[in-house]
Amino acid sequence: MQLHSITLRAMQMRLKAPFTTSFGTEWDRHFILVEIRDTEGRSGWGESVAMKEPIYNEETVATNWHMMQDFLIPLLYQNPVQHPENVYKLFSHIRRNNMAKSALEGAMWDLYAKQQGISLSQALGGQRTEIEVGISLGIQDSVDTLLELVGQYVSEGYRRIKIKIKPGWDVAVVEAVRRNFPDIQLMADANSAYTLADCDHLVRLDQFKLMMIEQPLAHDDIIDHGALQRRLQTPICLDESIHSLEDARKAVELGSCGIINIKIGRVGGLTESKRIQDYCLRQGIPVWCGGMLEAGVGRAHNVAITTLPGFTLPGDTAASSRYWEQDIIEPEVTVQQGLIQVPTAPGIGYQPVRKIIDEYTLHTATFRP
Ligand code: OSB
Ligand code: MG
Repeated sequence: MQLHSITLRAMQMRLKAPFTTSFGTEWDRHFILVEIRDTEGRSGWGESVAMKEPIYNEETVATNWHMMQDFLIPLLYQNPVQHPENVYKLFSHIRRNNMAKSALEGAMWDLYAKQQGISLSQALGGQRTEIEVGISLGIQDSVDTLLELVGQYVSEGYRRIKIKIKPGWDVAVVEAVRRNFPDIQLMADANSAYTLADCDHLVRLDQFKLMMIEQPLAHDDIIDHGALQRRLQTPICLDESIHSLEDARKAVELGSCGIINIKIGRVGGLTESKRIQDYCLRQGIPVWCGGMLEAGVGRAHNVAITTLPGFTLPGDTAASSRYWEQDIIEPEVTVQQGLIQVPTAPGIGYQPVRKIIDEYTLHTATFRP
């Protein structure tokens, strides 16, 4: 693949409503948008899901910028690849920094698919023409507000509801949602807010027929989750703990989870996401695509990866309009009856709109070979 230039844009987009998890509240989404141009004028797009602060994982917008500028972009220029599948290996001697790697790798995948004249889903070997999605609801000011939101999104057709939990906002809240919505597919995400000392408390969640409990224990743990899983009937889903296929294999072999949330950025890109999904399919472990409050480019990548056969559970890829007054792509991602129609146009299949992108751009830099 002949590269002409790589442009990074530091972006800031205001969320329609603040998003609260056990680790904090986001009002504005800060992220890096990547555009890789080839010598024939095509552009591949990627989005880093690292946040402004290192509170979900260790990466930030600033560390990603540094990693891309000083290490990853030079590697791409010095080692031309024939296929985006080779980018993961090219970056592998650089430790972690998976979200930085993934943003560049994703842009290479989009560019490759456009060069081949096929959709990103097709380039990845995806099969589905539509994908089922759910929605993730942050911690609210009151249970009534949460119940109202759940009702709204259930009536819009979302296929499962995820609620965020933390100590003090857990059993009673899940109980209230379940009582009001006895038949919905419901799950809870703790973002590592508990320890094994909370085992007896977490076991109380078993009575609410949750599809899964996501990442109850430490962000870097796969041992204690195994101990908790042996006490819980509800499947544990790992999010923060899984950074690679190797992590997934170890967690599955230890019995630490029954389900895995795949976030493209967290595992270092589409190639590794695809491998984890392959492995989980063989092991009978359902996977779904997690969300990081993405803007349109990242959202489009999530749509594409979800078309692979292992993604058997509805993910967090909600409609653009759930997050943004105006997304950076056209058309925006829309959800009808809990389904997203997978675009068939080349690459990500949604067009990034430069005029809108410019409105949200804080600063930019272009790198040439
Ligand atoms: O744990 O899945 C998570 C958002 C930011 C960081 C971590 C998580 C989330 C979400 C939101 O749950 C998912 C989304 O709607 O994009
Ligand atoms: Mg999560």
